[in-house]
Amino acid sequence: MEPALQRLVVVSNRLPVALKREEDGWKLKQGSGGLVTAMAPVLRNRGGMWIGWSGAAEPEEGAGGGTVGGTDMETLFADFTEEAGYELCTVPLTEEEVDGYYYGFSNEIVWPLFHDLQSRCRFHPRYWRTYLDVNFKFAEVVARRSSPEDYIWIQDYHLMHQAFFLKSMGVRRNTGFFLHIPFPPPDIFMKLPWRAKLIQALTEFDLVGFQTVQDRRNFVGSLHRLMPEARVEGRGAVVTVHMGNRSFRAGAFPISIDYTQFSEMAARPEVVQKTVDLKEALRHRKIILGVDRLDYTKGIPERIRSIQTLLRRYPDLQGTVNFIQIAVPSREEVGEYKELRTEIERLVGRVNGEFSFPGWVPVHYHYRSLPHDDLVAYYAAADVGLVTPLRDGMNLVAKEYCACNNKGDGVLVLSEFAGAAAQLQRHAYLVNPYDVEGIAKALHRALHWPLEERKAHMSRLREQIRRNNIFRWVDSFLRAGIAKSLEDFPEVET
Ligand code: ADQ
Repeated sequence: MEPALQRLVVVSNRLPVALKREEDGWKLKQGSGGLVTAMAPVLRNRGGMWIGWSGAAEPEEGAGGGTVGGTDMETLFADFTEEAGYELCTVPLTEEEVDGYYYGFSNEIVWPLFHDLQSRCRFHPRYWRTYLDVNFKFAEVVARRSSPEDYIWIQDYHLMHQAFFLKSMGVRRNTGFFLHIPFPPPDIFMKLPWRAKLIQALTEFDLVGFQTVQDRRNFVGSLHRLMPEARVEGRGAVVTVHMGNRSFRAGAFPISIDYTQFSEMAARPEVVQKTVDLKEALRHRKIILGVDRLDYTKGIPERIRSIQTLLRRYPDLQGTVNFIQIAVPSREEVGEYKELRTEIERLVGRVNGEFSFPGWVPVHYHYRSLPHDDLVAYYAAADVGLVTPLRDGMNLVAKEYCACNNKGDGVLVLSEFAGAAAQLQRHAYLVNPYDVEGIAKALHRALHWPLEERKAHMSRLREQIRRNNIFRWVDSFLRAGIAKSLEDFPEVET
């Protein structure tokens, strides 16, 4: 069946909306984060179903079932489907399951390990067992709510055992898996106590997708060490891996954004007005912008230190530039994230204490989720997009910043350890996120770059992102997942 005709069933840890209890009953709230930003337009565009955890504590029945807090979930979900054009289906999880599978295995093991931050890992065996139990529970829902004609697209590291459990139940489905975070080099992956079982589970998918060619190489490297019978055929973005009498595909599919939506939103009169207001409020000083989920992989403290270094090294910039850091609250219940928040607030206070004078405060820090049009106005107002994760699967903020820069005169300063660097390196200013002095130097140059050069580089960046947009990403993934032969498969720009 053509990829465009097959019903798409997306499965992820969280649904694109969260169930929140309010005084007058349960409400659906828009979720945040890169996965939702990337996948929501896809399902809106082609319809289908999204299966995931609602984020609420155990409503025992799934979608189409129970009554939560006096409000019928079925009505909430039906309204959503009517508006969004695709169905939602929840996987109910108990508090204990959320604790072991989500906070434990996913966030305290896979997240730090795959971002090369092994010292933050807590390898509790209980986490692993709960991870398997919850993956089994998800697989049961997928088996029940899908049909053999559907394409099952599993998202991210929380659900790496889906194909394994579907097969063990005797359920035949065409399955694809996409890893949104990096896949670590073999020496790091080998630290995982359950490495052999995990990699074997990944080989059960029909297609395993990564953000970059390097991630795919890392995966194949670990596969060779743990399953020596694996034989790789092909050299392009997508390769075939033969494992005895069966085979699967592995490929690089750099995720992207709905470029047109961002660019058009930045051009809307009310957003243009917001952009102008913002610049006026800051008295037309240069704006350096950071936007992230508040996460220790994003390099926010290092970034603030680089602003401090910038202002110390180049005192002429004092009073002429503002750094705005927007941080969306994330995993707030987790101790490490609370500590990070405190550290960032302390650093912001320190830099502002050192440099502020009447009429100028160098660092503006917003700790909240912003409405989409406000975020776009910030992007459009910024002279420099400062994106310096210590490690990142892709980083959509880098792409969103460029898409909103309709004037084409901005500069993207980008971490060399973001997946986005593989695609954007020729026209972004690449920095080492640990090198505070190097970032300060790059910022100084970026702020003094001649207009012509800025425009030349930004137009190339925008063109690259416009061409390789989210719809092309979906199309290339589904083609690789469904095509019988890779011979006609168009090469993906990685
Ligand atoms: P994330 O780690 O969440 O995603 P990223 O790709 O930067 O990281 O996406 C963050 C998203 O949140 C962006 O779309 C941004 O617009 C939005 N956002 C950030 N701050 C916000 C705010 N204050 N208000 C509203 N929205 C805000 C994971 C991986 C990434 C990968 C994506 C997609 O870690 O590497 O790029 O998935 O695959």
